[in-house]
Amino acid sequence: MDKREALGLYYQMVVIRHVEERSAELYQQGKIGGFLHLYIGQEAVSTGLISCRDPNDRVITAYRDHGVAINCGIPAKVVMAELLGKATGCSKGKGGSMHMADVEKRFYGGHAIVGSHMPLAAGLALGDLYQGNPNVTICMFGDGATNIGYFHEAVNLSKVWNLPVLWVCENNQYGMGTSIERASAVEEMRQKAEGYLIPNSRVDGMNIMEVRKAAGEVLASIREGKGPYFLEVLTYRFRGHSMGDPERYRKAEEVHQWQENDPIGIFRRYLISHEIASEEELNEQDNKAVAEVKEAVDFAESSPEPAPEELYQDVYVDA
Ligand SMILES: Cc1ncc(C[n+]2csc(CCOP(=O)(O)OP(=O)(O)O)c2C)c(N)n1
Ligand SMILES: [Mg+2]
Repeated sequence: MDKREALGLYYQMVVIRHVEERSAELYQQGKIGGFLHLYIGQEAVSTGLISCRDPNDRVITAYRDHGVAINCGIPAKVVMAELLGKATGCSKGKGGSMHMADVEKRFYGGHAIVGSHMPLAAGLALGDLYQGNPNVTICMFGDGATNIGYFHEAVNLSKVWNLPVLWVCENNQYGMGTSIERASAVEEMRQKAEGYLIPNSRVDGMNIMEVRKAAGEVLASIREGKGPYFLEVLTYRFRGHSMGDPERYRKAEEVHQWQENDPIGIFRRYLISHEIASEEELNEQDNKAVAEVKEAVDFAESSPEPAPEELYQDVYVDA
């Protein structure tokens, strides 16, 4: 990885972290409505994964989507405006936290119903296969989603039709307040791919380099026509499921232990120890990220609300 790319990835992770921290504050001030699910702790997953995609590859995810939106190229200020329900947001302020999307950036959302985007991913991949496009659809979902019917329907058909789809399970070890041991019959989510004869593996999601290595290899094999692949990425969310989660289901020590494994810290140490970037250069990126997110908040706060007529726009789309 060259220095420019490395600094760019580090920068994206830090921007995501600050967007999430600032949005938590704005939520507490009552400026963000609805639910808010933060991606803090999981930044290396989508940053690593999406950095390996070809420009036309499609990305779709669940409701923990702010970071994914940023990695797909939606500017932080446009994400922030969407969070605040403003007309300048990527979904014109009508989607909010769980419904970020930008089809031109090949980002298909942001979906609130657990697992519901998985059949959509299969459909996107089927469309590309049918039209002979060399694209891969990257579908991200949680450990909890693997216990849902949608998951099994979509994963099964992806094998039957040999679809160019990369299933990425972000195993952060909890679905709301339920730990995987209490909800899943198998310990490793990738084992569920075995039942559908889909090749699979499990990687450390706190280390962006590991995520990139795995994603680069499997995207190439899917693009060659080898069919779907199931990548389980082991990670952890440092904050509650959504804002206002009293977190009675896990111990503070467990959270602290994982926080010592901060994906940004791990990448920072990697870049310094491999002499790819110096501490000063990384600090410079940190400062730049703080400034960009500050500007993003100012932009969002000063943007207009959607006009009342907007309520009737974008209900149907000509395809
Ligand atoms: C079909 C459906 N059932 C229940 C819910 C309520 N719900 C929202 S998030 C969630 C947990 C999902 O956990 P996981 O897939 O592991 O994702 P994570 O929040 O950990 O990123 C549940 C049960 C929902 N949104 N949709
Ligand atoms: Mg989970």
